[in-house]
Order: sequence, then C-alpha cells, then structure tokens
Amino acid sequence: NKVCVVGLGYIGLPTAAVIASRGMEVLGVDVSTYAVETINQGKIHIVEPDLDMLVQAAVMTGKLKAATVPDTADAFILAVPTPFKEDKKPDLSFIEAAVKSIAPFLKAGDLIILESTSPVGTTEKISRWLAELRTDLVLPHQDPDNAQLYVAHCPERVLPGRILQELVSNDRIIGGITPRCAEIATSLYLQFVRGECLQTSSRTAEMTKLTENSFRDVNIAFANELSMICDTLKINVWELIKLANRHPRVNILSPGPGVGGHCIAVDPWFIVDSAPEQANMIRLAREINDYKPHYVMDKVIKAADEFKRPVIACLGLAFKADIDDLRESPAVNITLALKQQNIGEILVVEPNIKALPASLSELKPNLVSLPEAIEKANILLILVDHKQFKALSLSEVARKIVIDTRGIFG
Ligand code: SAJ
Repeated sequence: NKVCVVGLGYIGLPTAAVIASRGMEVLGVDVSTYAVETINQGKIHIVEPDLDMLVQAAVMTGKLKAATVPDTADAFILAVPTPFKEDKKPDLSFIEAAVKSIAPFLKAGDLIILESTSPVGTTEKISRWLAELRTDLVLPHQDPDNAQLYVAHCPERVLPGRILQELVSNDRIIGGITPRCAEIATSLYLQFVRGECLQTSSRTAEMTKLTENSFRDVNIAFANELSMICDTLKINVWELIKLANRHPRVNILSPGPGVGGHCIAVDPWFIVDSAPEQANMIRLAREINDYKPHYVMDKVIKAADEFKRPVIACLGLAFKADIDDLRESPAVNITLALKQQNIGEILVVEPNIKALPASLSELKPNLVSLPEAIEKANILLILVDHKQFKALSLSEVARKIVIDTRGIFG
C-alpha cells in the first residue's frame, strides 16, 4: 500500500513519518523545495520532539520520500493550511490547490482523506471538485453504491510538543461522504492509531473538530474575562480560580495575554462564518480573547507612566509555554506594539530561540538574557509561562513592577 501525504508541516510530516515507520511506502509532497530537500536528507525543517529521529529512520529505510509533485498512490492525505482571510472568511485555496495537484494521479479504488481543519461542507466540496476534474471516475456523492473514489475527513487533533504520542494514542473521528468511505478510511488509520476510530459523516467530523477548539476558546475567554473582572474588583484571579476549581464540577482554564497558535484563534471563526445568526457565544469568546492583548498593553502603558524613561522587560515570545513557535503569538504582538509606542526601553527574553525569524528582525537589538533583563528592568511583563520564568523567586523580582499575565507567581 502506498500513501501520498500532501503538505509536510506540523501535521503532514509527523503523519507521513509514522505511517512510513509502520512499513508502508510514503511519498510526502510539499510546495517548498527547502522542506523537500531537507526531508530527503533525513532531516526536518520544523521543531517537534523526537520527529528528527523518526524522519531520519524512515528516509534511511527508503520508506519515506519527499517531492514537490504527487505521484500515484492508494491513499492521499491532505494536510495543508486552512487560514482565514482578512474578513474572517475561511481560505480554502490551499486545499483546492492540493486537490488539483493529486487529481491527475487518481485511479479507481483510491482513498482521499482531508486532515486539515475545515469549515463544514469542505469534504463534500472536495468530492465535487474531483468530479469536475475527473469525469471518468464516479465520486461517492454522485452514486454512493458505485463510487470509484472514497473521500473522508479525519481531522488532526494533536497538540504541538506531543505530536508523535498523540498521533498514535488519540481517538480519531473519521467522517465519510458515505459510510463506506468512512470504513475504508478507518482501515488506513487502524494501521497506526492505537486510540479508537469513531466513524461518522464528513460534516459531523468537520464540526467535531471545530467544536473541540471552540470549546477551548470559550473556556479561555471565560478565564480571561474573569481576570479583567478581578482587576476591577481587586481580587487575585489565580487564587480565585484555584479555589473555585476545588468544586468537583468546576474546572476553569488559565487566563493569559490572549490566545495564540494556528488553531484555536482561527477555527471558531469557521463556525461563526457558517452560522452567523446562531454563533453568538463563540463569536464573543473570540472577541474577548482578541481584546486581551490590548488590555495587557494598556496595563503596561499605565505602569510605565510612573517612570521617566522606563525599562520594560517582556518575558517570552512564544505562543505558549516551553515551545519555540512564535507564529500567531499574542506575546509577539504585545512586544511589537509596545516597541512602537515608544514609551521606554524594551528588553525581550525568549530562552527557546537562538535566532529570531526575519519577520521579527526589528526585535533583534532588544533580545537579552534573563539575568540582564531582571537587572535592568523597572517593569517585568511576563507573557509566557516558560519553565525558566517559573523558576524565578519572588525575591529576585522584589523591587520591580511585575505584570504577570500567566500567573507564574500565583
Ligand atoms: N491558553 C490560555 N489558557 C489556557 C490554555 C491555553 O491562555 O488555559 C492559550 C495558550 O497560551 C495558547 C493558546 O491558548 O496561546 C492555544 O494553546 P493550546 O495549548 O490550548 O492549544 P494548541 O493551539 O497548541 O492546540 C490545539 C489543541 N486543541 C485542544 O486542546 C482542543 C490540539 O489538540 C489541536 O490539535 C490543535 O489545537 C489543532 O491543531 O487544532
């Protein structure tokens, strides 16, 4: 059995490597020649624990190869980005391009799986696109009993930093255009998933994934709103949440400087776009979480007012603790905005990166070590709960104004 994985990012590459490690032949496809060349050398272009070893082994045994164009296979897995556009409408152009790229290589009996998080109805769209591109093959939406291609949605659910474990251990939702499509797709996942494979329709699978991330977004928004209410009422929100969570049926998440990453801040908009009249709480949660960085900024500006030429140390740039991923990070946005405000000297500490990406080169002169930041700063703005920051003692920061968006001092 040969599998072609289109998109070799945080989901596609680990998936391709895991499938290859089960002895199947895998062709990984990416538009980036840099990614393709790196992988073919047995190396990786993204950061994820243990992935380098797995990819190296899969490439060395010849089971994993990368290329910029697809080839014939028995199953095609699409793991390309689904961002949203300026107007918060989903951008399906990467999926459309991936479908076009595999269409010429499809033959009767092939399975096409969409893993990318997508708005409800996208898998059906893929089936319709394929019907136009390959008029010689019967698609499942045209004739469920005589379909020659099988189309399904199996949303990824892995947590960055734990991808390789979760890829195998998580339960999977497998949504087919028809029940037969879901069955065929399940047989592929059973080869490497130890969790349960739960079959449903493609629409329900799409909505399940969007619901999981919206659930988390709404719960984080609740925590963020509480943090702002508690500021007004002069209550320590961290203590409050700890106490409330001692109730057996209460489990409040942690406030922060805003919600980052490529999923939780994006996916709820797909629901809002599909059902704008009904999705009120989901929209409001997004707005609350998007407002939080501005609220943090205002707090810092107020604190800075007390000093003639304040030195503000921003601790952390990543979108969450103990990772090096700076994309869609509220910490980055807050730091850049503070720098532009020109209210004082900005120092930046990010222990998980050696060099800033080109897009953030303007922060390069501001990067310092943690001890230097602590020594020089009047205001310490804690933006990420990295382990290095959690190890700080209260006495080390005693004479500073501390704005602790992550509650590391409780
Ligand atoms: N955050 C808080 N407070 C919390 C938890 C998180 O402010 O209590 C913030 C984080 O700091 C970060 C953002 O939310 O900025 C998102 O972080 P996360 O750890 O909640 O999630 P991601 O984006 O790394 O991964 C999520 C996961 N989804 C769920 O937990 C429901 C993961 O399982 C998905 O596979 C992933 O989205 C995805 O690809 O969709």
